Amino acid sequence: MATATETDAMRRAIALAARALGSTSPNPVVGCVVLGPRGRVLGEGWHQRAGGPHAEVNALRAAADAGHDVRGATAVVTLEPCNHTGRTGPCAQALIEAGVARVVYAVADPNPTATGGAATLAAAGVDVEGGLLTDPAAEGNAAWLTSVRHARPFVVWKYAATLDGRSAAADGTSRWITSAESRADVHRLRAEADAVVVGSGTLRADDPHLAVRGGLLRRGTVTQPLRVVIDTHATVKPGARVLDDAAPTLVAVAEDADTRHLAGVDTVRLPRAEGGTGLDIPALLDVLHRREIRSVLLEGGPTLAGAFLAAGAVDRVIGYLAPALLGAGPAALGDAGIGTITQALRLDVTDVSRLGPDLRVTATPLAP
Ligand code: AOF
Ligand code: ZN
Repeated sequence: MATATETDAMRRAIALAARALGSTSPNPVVGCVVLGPRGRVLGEGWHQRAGGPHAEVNALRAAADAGHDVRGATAVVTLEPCNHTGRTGPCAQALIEAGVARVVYAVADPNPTATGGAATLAAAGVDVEGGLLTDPAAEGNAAWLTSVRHARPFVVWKYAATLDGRSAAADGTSRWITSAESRADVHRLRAEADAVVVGSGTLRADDPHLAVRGGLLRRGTVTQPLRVVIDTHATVKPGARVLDDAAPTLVAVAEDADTRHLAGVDTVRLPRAEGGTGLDIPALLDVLHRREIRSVLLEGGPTLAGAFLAAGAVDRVIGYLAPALLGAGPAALGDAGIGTITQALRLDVTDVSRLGPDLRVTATPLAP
């Protein structure tokens, strides 16, 4: 059984891991705390970027730098230590060599290449315990775990609406429905995502730029998300802001679309959705997965959001609700293939926060 000190250390390790959200893709976020006698923290570390040292190695190094002896210590880590030599050496071995006596981890590593660290540690006589605070740790690594387990990116659908669920007024105007605080929060979501997806309708209406403001990009890492435009008929204009060189852009079009005006633009041809007018969403997610995109922020508009929901391809919903009413105008969500109340997509609300005058509601679709 994990001690209260170890549980506190795991909470800390989860928070450390979260510091690198948006910087480690395609790798997981991982945090580690090394505890000495009487629960004293000897070292802390987290994984900062793909290809860089793993959390455990950073924590052991921090302990050594501080002059601590880690022999007999306990390592508390959010992910089962790896067992493989990849871009760096196996952490299980590093922990054994450092003389760590006990390892407590939250989530078993589902990556077939890296798995087996717990068994290696146990075989070397280290006391190993898994399963401490698994749920919050897995929540923090939702994008990476979804990718490894389901071979597709984790999709967050974000929308902004008035309290009566409208995303624009009757005349189509929609600028600044929500507050500056909400808009800043959306920039943070973008900075954490590997890709941002919009439909051609949003492009025509808003000519959005979709790049992340410089200040939000983490030091030393390239975290501009890939801008993905779902553009069945290849209607995007060469001068659209989304095609500038502030960030990479991928335009997804139908197999028969005329793309002659898009020379030099990264395009991908996708089959059409079965029975629908748009593109096949699972095929899109497959293309993104092959490009090592772990997380997608779906920014709209309503038609595209409906298509993603109908395809069962939304893992998290974040609604920014402004305390305003419009009464008429387009809804935040278009047709999602739901015809009657018993088919309503029910959600589990995981967080409600206030952002300036607005409400931010975060929810997860319940399994049907
Ligand atoms: C990380 N950071 O702190 C831990 C990881 O690409 P590599 O060779 O560095 O290996 C990545 C795999 O290692 C990753 O998919 C996961 O299974 C395991 N653990 N990875 O990036 C870490 N502890
Ligand atoms: Zn490792």
